[in-house]
Amino acid sequence: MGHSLIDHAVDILNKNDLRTYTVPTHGLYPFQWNWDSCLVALGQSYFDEARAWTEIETLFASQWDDGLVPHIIFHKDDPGYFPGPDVWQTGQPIPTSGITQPPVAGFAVRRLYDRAKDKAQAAKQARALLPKIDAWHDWFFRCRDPEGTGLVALIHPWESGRDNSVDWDDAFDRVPTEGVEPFERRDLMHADASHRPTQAQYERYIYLVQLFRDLGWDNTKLHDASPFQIVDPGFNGILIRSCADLADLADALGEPEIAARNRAWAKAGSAAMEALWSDTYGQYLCYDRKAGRPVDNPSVAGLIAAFAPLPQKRADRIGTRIKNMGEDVTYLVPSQPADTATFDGKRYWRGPAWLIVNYMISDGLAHAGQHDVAERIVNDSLSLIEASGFAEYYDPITGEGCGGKAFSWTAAMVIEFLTRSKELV
Ligand code: 9WN
Repeated sequence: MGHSLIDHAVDILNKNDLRTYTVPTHGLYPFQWNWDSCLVALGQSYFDEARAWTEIETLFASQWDDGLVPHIIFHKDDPGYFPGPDVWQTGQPIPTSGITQPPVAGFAVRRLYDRAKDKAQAAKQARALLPKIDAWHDWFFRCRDPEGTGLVALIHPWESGRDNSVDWDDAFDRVPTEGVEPFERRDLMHADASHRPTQAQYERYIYLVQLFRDLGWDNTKLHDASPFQIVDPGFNGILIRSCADLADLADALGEPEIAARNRAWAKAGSAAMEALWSDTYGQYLCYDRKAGRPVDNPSVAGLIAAFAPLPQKRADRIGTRIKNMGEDVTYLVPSQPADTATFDGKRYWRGPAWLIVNYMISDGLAHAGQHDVAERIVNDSLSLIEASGFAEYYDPITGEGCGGKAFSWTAAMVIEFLTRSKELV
């Protein structure tokens, strides 16, 4: 079965490949997305290493002068997506959005380098990307952690990559909708409305975009001005992992200063994560920086944190937590626990399982020696593909595939699961 699934996955990546970047899926997401591209590159490296490097290089070609790497690059016009470049108005040479996404690049580039067959070429590509990724990490700590806590805040749900998580519900009560310009959603032309964020959430997404736009996308102002400031343990776990991986890569490539700086960020971040730990839930929780209190919701963010190098006892507890969650769902890992009142198995980040999330959690748990639960996650992921194809996300109880079809990062993760299992479990 492995081979035909891999062939199918390669086929999807090729069909979504626009030569220098890959769309997540045609129709629903017709541009380049930040963390999609970095994870897609891992799948591409299986059949074309040069193409994998190009994917990440194209993304970093749109890095801003201040270090931000945008969440969307609008390489060409497409009326099928809202909000497009006319709404963002960031004034970049190739239009981009003005917010960022989970920084998986440091992790992905290290993995591409480690597994490269053509090491000399990989060293050249990695050396060129190293200072750019370092500048992005520096941007995070300068602009999203102005008080030097060791952890960064998100200022828009789209930055988390978990757009409509239950985690944002309380904070969203504080985000007004006055002055939001009338708009027409395009996502509903491609996907079932009951599987997508609500209209009320979209109005707040756009309110925040307009607020930041009115501040000229000046990142010295946006963090403090945003009514939405959330410290997400999954996002920070990804950043910590990427800092640690970039440090190792920098050492291997003879760049000790980059290595030292990134190692220091990783160390401070790992220590600061302790403040997000909840003994009640046995996992990390988000922290609402604006309200000055933890977000009382045990979402998958607190499990994605296991992707970071963390104290053994935390990884062990997260492993147990996921094992227990496995009794309430057919397929791990739900983005919201099935035993909570807000769980909705088909609505985007309020219940469904996502293969990229499963990949990061299983990788982290395998590193921490939690092989059984890591293996269950990998097996559940592959069962979902066999049951429902390469969807964007899946109902963790029925296994139904939801959202976009022929999805790039889902395909890339299948290749990873089937070919890199020794790195994972
Ligand atoms: C907004 C592309 C992206 C993913 C995100 C996912 C979804 C966009 C949207 O699609 O977000 O960025 O319009 O819904 O939530 O994680 O990167 O696949």
